[in-house]
Amino acid sequence: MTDLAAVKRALAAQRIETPSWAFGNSGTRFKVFAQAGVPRTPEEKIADAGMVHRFTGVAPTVALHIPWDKVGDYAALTRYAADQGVGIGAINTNVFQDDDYKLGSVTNPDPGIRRKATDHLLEAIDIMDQTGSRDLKLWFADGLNYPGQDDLRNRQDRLAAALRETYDRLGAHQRMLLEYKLFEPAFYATDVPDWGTSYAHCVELGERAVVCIDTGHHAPGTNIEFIVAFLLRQKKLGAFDFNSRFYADDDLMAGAADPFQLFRIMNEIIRGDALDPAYGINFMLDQCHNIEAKIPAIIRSVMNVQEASAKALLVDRDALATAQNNGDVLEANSILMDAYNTDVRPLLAEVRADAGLDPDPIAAYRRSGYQEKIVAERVGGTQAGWGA
Ligand code: RM4
Ligand code: MN
Repeated sequence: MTDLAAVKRALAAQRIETPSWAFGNSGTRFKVFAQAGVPRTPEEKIADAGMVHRFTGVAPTVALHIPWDKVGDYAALTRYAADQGVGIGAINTNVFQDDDYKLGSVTNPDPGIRRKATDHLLEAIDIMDQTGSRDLKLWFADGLNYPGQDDLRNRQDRLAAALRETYDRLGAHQRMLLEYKLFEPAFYATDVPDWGTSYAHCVELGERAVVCIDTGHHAPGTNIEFIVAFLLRQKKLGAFDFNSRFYADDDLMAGAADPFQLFRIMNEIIRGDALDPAYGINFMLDQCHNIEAKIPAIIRSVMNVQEASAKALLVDRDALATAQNNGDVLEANSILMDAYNTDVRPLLAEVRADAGLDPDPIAAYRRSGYQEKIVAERVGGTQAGWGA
């Protein structure tokens, strides 16, 4: 039997981090459809993140992306965030949008460009010192389009050197999250293509280097929950970038395309006792909202993660272990599916009501008048994002 009170406590304590860039404009390679009311400044993105937290109660931090969120005074930005009811979360680096990085950033054959890229990573740690952030998130677009274009092994050495220098600059309470991605923008070879490569670099670096799993960054059909189980066992799972994909790195709302996969991932998290924020996993969203309203889409994504987590918490672990140990294949599978098929929306409504929140965060957001307010106020200036 599952202890419902414990399930509710775990759900109330759950934390999900929103990405500042999800509040800005985004699009495909073909078109960015600008939306009215979109933030123009880091402050406005943070204000929107504050609304997601206000209505969900479980999204108290917002990740920044540098230089997209570059400001003159990060201590002031952190105070501003606190006024909006949120803290600054992970600092994301950007070594993929400068002309110099055409042939790579930290793996570039040109030592001057490698220096510039590594300096950006170090600058991000300076920012973390001012925002009080724990996590430095690294994602590299580095890779090759053609066989023979550069030396695969040398590039691994260059990557290792940059990571080492960056890791050594981290403060005692700071961590490095190393993300991987199968392909894109490079099509032939990527320098950190998979969890194994990320894991090996993290092991070499030390305890505070951990893997970030972006759910959109695998080959179709990859069993992501296996990666979760493996990395948890090795104490090397540091974070998620949640989003959904149908084909490639679609960056759709978490839990939208395959809620069953999100459940299976959260099931391994619960199995590893790793949902509690004290365990140290940063459950982040990394997604874009190209055609849907952004703030409610982010609220919806947070709710989808909550629903997958609630279902995973409801798995009858004792009964499952007994069925597994008895080799009862059908019973074990049906115990898992019973939890997945439970409608957890009433349970989450109760958790929200207990926390003094509206049981329906999206309806509450719509009633708040915030959307009308930002549409009226955010006139002029340049909207944040991929350009309009
Ligand atoms: C990358 C990767 C990173 C994110 C950027 C915007 O594909 O997922 O996590 O920072 O996109
Ligand atoms: Mn990501």
